[in-house]
Amino acid sequence: MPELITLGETLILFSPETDGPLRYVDRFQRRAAGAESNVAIGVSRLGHSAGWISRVGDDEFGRYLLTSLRGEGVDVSQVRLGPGPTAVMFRERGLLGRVDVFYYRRGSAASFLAPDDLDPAYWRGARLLHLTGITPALSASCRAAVYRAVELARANGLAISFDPNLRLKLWSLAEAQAVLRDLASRADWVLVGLEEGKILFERRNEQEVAEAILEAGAGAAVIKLGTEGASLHRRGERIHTPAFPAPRVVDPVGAGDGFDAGFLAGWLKGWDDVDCLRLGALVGALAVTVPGDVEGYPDWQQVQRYWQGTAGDLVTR
Ligand code: KDG
Repeated sequence: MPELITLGETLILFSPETDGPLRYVDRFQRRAAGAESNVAIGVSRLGHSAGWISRVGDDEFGRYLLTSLRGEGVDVSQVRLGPGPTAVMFRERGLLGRVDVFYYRRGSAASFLAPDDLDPAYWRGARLLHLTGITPALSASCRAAVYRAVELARANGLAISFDPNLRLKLWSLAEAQAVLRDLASRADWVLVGLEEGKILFERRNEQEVAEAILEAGAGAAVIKLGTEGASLHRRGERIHTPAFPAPRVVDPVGAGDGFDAGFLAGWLKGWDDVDCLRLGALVGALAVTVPGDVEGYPDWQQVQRYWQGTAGDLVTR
């Protein structure tokens, strides 16, 4: 029985070896990418059990995803096969570090995820459900599965965290707003990047975004502020933590999921809000230091070395 349960689509990511328009790129590295499985991997590295519910194609890419998630210690016992193929995405790195994505995911196996894929027995004893706003954008059955997950979480006493992960290539802003604001209202924590929060809630700044989230009914709003750190808002209260200085920035994608993983792992450890924010900031900062979404996420020993200030030592103590 995992402590954290999440559900969503993981894709095969083809990451370009060179920058510029994809028509000129002829070498790619194959990786796994998915906001929810990224969080599951991050939490698992930090010493907590995580289960990922999904569907993958009954194909070589699906087998690769299962092997790689299993290798990261994530429970994949609730992943089913087919009926469509494993989804694929390409990233493009343009000028000034701008990253664009191209999805080939319509009709994918994960888009067939449905409420019946959620086994109620799996939820007994779990502590936390992590959702993103990507899953409900994939299909009507995925959206129904997300709402079933909320029901199962509530029935079994799990806390719920929600990262809207606004993806306007998957649906219109109006559709996203209707569903994601509703999901936000059901969450104990809404973890959101400031820029997407402004778009989603049509507010102008951090304070207003946090107020909109709390007014919707969420327990707390955690606003990710990039190089400015992160803040946690409850009614009448704001806690802020500065960003952990990234040793170097190689690939910014995956930092938000890394932050979520650190924050949620802190909660699983029973930590207070400040320490949860600090662990989130550390994982988010380390995520950007190497290529790939999750490759930079630290394990628990690395976290301790950073806390003790010995991570830069050449000889590991
Ligand atoms: O958060 C990083 C994700 O955007 C990425 O890994 C892919 O889940 C993904 C998506 O649907 O865009």
